Amino acid sequence: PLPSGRDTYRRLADYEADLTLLAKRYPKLVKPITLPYKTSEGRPVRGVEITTNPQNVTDGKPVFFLMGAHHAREWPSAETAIEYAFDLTKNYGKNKRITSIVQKTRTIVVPIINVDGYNTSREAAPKGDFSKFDYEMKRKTCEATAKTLPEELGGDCGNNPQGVQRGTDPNRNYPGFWGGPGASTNYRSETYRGDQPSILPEVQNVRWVVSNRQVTGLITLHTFGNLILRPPGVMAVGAPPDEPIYKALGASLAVDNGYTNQPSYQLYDTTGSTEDWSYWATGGLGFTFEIGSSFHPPYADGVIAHYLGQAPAPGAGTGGNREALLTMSEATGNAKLHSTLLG
Ligand code: 0X9
Ligand code: ZN
Repeated sequence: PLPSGRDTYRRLADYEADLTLLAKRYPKLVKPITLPYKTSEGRPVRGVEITTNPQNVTDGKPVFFLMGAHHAREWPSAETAIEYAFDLTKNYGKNKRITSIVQKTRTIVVPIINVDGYNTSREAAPKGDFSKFDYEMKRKTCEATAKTLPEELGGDCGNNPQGVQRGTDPNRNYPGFWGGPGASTNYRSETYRGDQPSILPEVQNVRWVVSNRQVTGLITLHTFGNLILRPPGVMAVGAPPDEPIYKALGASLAVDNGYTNQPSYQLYDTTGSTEDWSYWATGGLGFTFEIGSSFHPPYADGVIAHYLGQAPAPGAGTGGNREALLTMSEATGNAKLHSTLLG
């Protein structure tokens, strides 16, 4: 079973309850965190910081930042993130590897970056209104962007009266290479880049964490494709200076989860994505994991099998995302890696 014992997709209220529970159950290991920017629908974006003595945010420990659900319909990404928080807290003092990780590094878990979109998608199931836009398959955020026509302002996050999905693609709105290939200028598009770089509260929240903590490694979880993606997101940028070490770290993660390790532009060009921004802004290594084979398959397949390492993918690793995340945590805390990278 998963660390929490969960066997169905959480609703937004279940995430709230579980984050609260973790902080209550493990006060010596968990600091709850509410990110500073509320979403367009007025929701807070919440997470947990996990380490020994968690209140001391200037302890100098390296930080691993794990995020899920930039994209609303990608439910396993949020489940995987919160399960890792359960895993670290529950197994501290029991599992040697986890105990060492929790002592040496700070892990910040924000299971749902795009909470408005997630809530719309999750609450649509199973009663989705498929007459216009399929709410359950919502991807973007929920705000009306600047170009939205007056007659399109009604409706809700799922669709406006014309049946067009509202919002911006949060994985096209980061300032790294914003506005280049693989991001749309059309506000109706699934990959709309946003009216301006970094205009989304969801993106500002991630930037806040990266600049207010010592984030030296991050993973942004998505579905789907069984891929480990690293910068650059756009071919024209060329290989980053740390390509050899980046590729090698990706390869060691791939041993654990069995995914394919590749530069993200090989999937397709994107600009304005999370780790393209963070890598060029900070030098910290970030990856996108694309979990599984569809956006939100049955829980046992999309979440449990991939977390615990029973995925049926050809050549699948044996450790699953659990082991891959532990490996990334250790790399994040590896002083030698960081002196190589950051000088
Ligand atoms: O298109 C995306 O944002 C990601 N795929 S998804 O199906 N989850 O939407 C891929 C992002 C790849 N990352 C970079 N190209 N940097
Ligand atoms: Zn995605």
